[in-house]
Amino acid sequence: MTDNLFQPFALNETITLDNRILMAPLTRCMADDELVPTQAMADYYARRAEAGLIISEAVIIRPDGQGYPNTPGLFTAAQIDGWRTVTDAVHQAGGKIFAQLWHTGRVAHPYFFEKSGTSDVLAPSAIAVEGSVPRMRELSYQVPKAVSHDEITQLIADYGQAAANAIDAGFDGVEIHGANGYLIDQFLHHGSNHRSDEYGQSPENMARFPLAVVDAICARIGNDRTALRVSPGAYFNMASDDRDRAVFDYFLAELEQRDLAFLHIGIFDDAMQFDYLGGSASSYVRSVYSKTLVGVGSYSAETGSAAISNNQFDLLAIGRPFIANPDYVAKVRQGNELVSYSDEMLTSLV
Ligand code: FNR
Ligand code: 8K6
Repeated sequence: MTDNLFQPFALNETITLDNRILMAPLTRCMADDELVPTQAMADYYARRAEAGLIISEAVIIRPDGQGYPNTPGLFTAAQIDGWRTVTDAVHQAGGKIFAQLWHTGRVAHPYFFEKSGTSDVLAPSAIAVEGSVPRMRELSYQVPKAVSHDEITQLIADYGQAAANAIDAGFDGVEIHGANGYLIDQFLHHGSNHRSDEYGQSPENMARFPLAVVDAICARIGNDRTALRVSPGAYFNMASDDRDRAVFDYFLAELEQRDLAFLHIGIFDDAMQFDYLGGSASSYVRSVYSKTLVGVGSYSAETGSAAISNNQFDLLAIGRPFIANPDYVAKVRQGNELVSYSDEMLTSLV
């Protein structure tokens, strides 16, 4: 019934996955206070190495990208060394792992990074995201500073450096976090991008920074090791705007030409319908983008397998069930019952 999940899948000539189940990126806030991955994290990922590919929790590319406590980084030697322990453990267990590269943009909070010497929250435009840092409700989000051209140039360089650091740390590749209302996604939606220069207003302009990041990373580590996560439907940290459709039509057409390892939808429930996309996030992307697509969002192995059979996407990412079941892949393969996920499980790294 879920047999197709256990077929190998070649992303390209460089990387072939043993099966079609990916572990979705899952922020766990368990790095040490220098944002270095711990041995407990290495053990956690190694236990899940039977996934065809693990996407790491989001990893910040530099201090001002941080919006949550104890999220790991990939910009100091100690962080690179810590990740090498993780990637070694996963490889020894027979798995593969990509790093998810993250800058939270206006969802960052200086509480986490002001000791690095800046308290500027950077975003395309000076439009604050509503609300406050989860579980740290006293930290309200700030009105960000609209990034200057020099700051954009530096951000692109820092994404490239973080990708090179990921390869140095032993990752098999990177997934650029372009989803869920964080920095890259903030350029792609009218709700957060009101710029009047060459990074705003038109689809070509709004896609300029995201494409520059993709191109910089491909130039550093190769397009065969570069993937991207996108949220064409606004649902998290983002207001909806019908004009976003044209931005994503253009952006996805440009990505089509770049031969990335895969494109991954960023969504919590792929049953959500978006009027301006004419359906779900995955059905929209599938209709305008023909290359390898990873679906995600409240799927079970059974519903995900059926979606692959129906050609809705090629690979299935599993998030919360993988928190509840380190041996998720083995359980599905053997037809064993799964433990249900609950939010209390987030407090420990099992
Ligand atoms: C997430 N998700 C997420 N997404 C992402 O791109 N980077 C991340 O670091 C995180 N972190 C994260 C933490 C936690 C606790 C949850 C529950 C989710 C979203 C995740 O990758 C996935 O898209 C959703 O969880 C939907 O898939 P499932 O859980 O329904 O299989
Ligand atoms: C990416 C880092 C965030 C870490 C915490 C994530 C916690 C998950 C909480 C779920 C929030 C879901 C928002 C989705 C809205 C769905 C709209 C119906």
